[in-house]
Amino acid sequence: MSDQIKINQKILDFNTQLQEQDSFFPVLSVLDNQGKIIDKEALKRAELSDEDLVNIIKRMLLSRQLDIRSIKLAKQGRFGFFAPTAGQEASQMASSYAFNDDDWLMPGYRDIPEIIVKGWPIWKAILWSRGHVLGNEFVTEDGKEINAWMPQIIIGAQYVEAAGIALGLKKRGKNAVAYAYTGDGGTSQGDFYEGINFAGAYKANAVFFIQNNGYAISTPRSLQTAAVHLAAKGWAAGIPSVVVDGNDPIAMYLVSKEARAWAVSGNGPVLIETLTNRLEPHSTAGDDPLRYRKQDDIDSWWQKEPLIRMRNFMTEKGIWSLELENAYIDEVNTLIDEQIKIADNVEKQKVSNFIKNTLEIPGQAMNEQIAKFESEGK
Ligand SMILES: Cc1ncc(C[n+]2csc(CCOP(=O)(O)OP(=O)(O)O)c2C)c(N)n1
Ligand SMILES: [Mg+2]
Repeated sequence: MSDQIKINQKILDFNTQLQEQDSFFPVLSVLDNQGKIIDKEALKRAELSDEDLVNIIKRMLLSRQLDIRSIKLAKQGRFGFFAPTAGQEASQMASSYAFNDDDWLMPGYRDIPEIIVKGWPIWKAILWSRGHVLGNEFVTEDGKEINAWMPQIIIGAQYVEAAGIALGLKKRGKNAVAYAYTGDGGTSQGDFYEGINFAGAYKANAVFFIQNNGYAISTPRSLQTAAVHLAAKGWAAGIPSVVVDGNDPIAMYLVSKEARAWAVSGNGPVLIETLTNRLEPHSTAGDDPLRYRKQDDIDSWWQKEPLIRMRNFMTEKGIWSLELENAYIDEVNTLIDEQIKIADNVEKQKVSNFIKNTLEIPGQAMNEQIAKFESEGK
């Protein structure tokens, strides 16, 4: 009897199992912290023209300026909610460059720049931050619908919606995908698992991003989960899962392009964990990062931020300079000034309008509230 039973000792060696989990996920990177090429083959595979590179750095700079100006406006009480993006420009702007207008963007609250580069006017984003109903219209300046949903505040909820849209795109034979962003904290939500699991089972056209920026408000990545890599969660859903240097714009673009090509061909979703860092407070609502992390740590991540790499890489290549960068920054700031004026001139939202816009058919209590506020001219 005992001769017939063979136990693979490794199965019961839990220590080895834990040690091996780490080695399954090599990190994709193309540029080092200073922008030097460390993987020529990968760079070639990205097939980025000089024009593409200029477009990507411009999108990253647009995002950085929006971040700087939004924080200033918030301090002046002229902005609503804002979740800073500095440090995540490669993770957000180089990744989204791999998608096109037909693809559906499913953003979280920190993903405002990805919607803007899809054509959402900045003044609408400002109104969204202020809770104004017109900020929930996802249309271009000339009224064209944008394939993006509202930035999701409920952590991870956009993953479920993305799975549904991705399956719809597949069933209709569309040459498009749904691409969704959440954070490291988002991967602990049920919605995250439900979304990737469903999309995996139905081989839906989805690309899922986890922006691992080190923190979920004050909860460090180390306390979020014991999983060594967040990408490992994709294995439970049976989908290809990768880890990428999220501060490397070329690696971010390459992995996103390949993931999109895979998903749009009917193979099912891909999960991408981007290793990045949030360089600023969680939001403009009063978070103080120094209560849960050290200044040294923040400073060290500023040395690794994505704009340094992209600027150095492109300057070395002879297609970028500080003069070009400063001229573009001026252009962006003029645009932002104009957009702030437009947002400020939009008629203020009345409380009664706010309630009217909440549900298509207001309930009895809401109707009473609407009547009360209207009678007070509010
Ligand atoms: C379902 C849900 N639970 C809790 C919150 C409160 N909350 C807002 S942001 C946040 C942290 C999210 O962290 P992460 O997913 O890492 O995204 P990041 O803010 O770092 O981009 C939490 C817990 C929420 N908005 N929704
Ligand atoms: Mg986070």
